Amino acid sequence: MDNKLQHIVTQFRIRGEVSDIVAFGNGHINDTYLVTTTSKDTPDYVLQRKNHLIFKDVPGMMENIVRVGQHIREKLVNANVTDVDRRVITHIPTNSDAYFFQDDSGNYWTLCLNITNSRSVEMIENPHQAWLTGKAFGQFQNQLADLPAPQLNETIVDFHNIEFRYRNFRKALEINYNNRAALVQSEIEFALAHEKEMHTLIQAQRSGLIPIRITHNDTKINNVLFDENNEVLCVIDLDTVMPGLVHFDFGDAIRTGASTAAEDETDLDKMSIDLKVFEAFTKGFLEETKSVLTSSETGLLPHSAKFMTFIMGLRFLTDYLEGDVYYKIKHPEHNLQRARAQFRLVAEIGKNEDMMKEIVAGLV
Ligand code: GN1
Ligand code: MG
Repeated sequence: MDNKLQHIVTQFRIRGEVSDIVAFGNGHINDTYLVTTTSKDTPDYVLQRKNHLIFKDVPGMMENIVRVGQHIREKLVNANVTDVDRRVITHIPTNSDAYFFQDDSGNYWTLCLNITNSRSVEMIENPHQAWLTGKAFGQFQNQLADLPAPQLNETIVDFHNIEFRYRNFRKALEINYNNRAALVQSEIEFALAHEKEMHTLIQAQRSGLIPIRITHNDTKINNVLFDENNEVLCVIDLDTVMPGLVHFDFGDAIRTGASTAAEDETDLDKMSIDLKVFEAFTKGFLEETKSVLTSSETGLLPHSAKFMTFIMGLRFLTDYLEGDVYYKIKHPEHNLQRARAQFRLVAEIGKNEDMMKEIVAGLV
């Protein structure tokens, strides 16, 4: 076992003796470890090194996460839900009662309870599971609709702001690491051709048509935990919970959940949108959020799937052009592969957009 990691874990108020610490999960940003303890009667934990080059305000981020976690916990307790520790992420304080520990090298570490006998899925397995996932993210939205003031910290400023993403893209075109731009002319053209359309949400927000709410902002479907009976336990990875549009959460869940292939699929012909999954997810999501969302918001849900898929493609392409400075990659072409898969999915969603609009209209 790594001594340094073990030393970090002892900074937190844990129960039991640590028996092992191993790498865990497949996020693109943080380093994650599973910390097991020797006895069955003491919990296991998840240790994370938060990437502070990306999360520039880790204290602000942890403040958001703890506030949101406690708010959800209160609701569960008030509703007499059993097993609360499996239905919301529980962060463990350090010996000096902070929710993060900063080591000598300036790295930020956090610890939370591991939820045992749980699993997440990379691809939706059937429409029933899609419906459950839709309900899970819908419920998350609903649970936070009455979070008391003050507003959450905007922990990554302009995270889903398309103007900011296009500015970065244009800077990346100038950086043009290793002359990569020459290899991706068609992707660059695709990005530029969509510029106007991708401003739909920001314009709707600025004109007051759709409100800022509290959103998760990383609703990949592998951020939902299921139990051994395939029931939903909870939504995880609250790193980016902050003010946002409901479309960010709906759209990202469709991008990852209703897609017929992985985010980095190389065979682009496999990339499409599964309308059965789309319908089932949307049904679950709307069942939980109908009372909260306005008709302007629901009207823009189909567009949000295209938007979130596009913005991820643009970010992957930008990172490729900058020389892979942001996302973890498994090989040099990985970001390009991701960008291509996302842009193909954007085109596929485009072909199905009318049908998606009909589906949403039928469910509202
Ligand atoms: C990153 O690290 P992970 O997998 O939780 C990214 C998301 C992207 C996602 C793409 C802070 O999330 O915005 O959607 O990769 N998180 C950040 O898979 O940039
Ligand atoms: Mg995340």
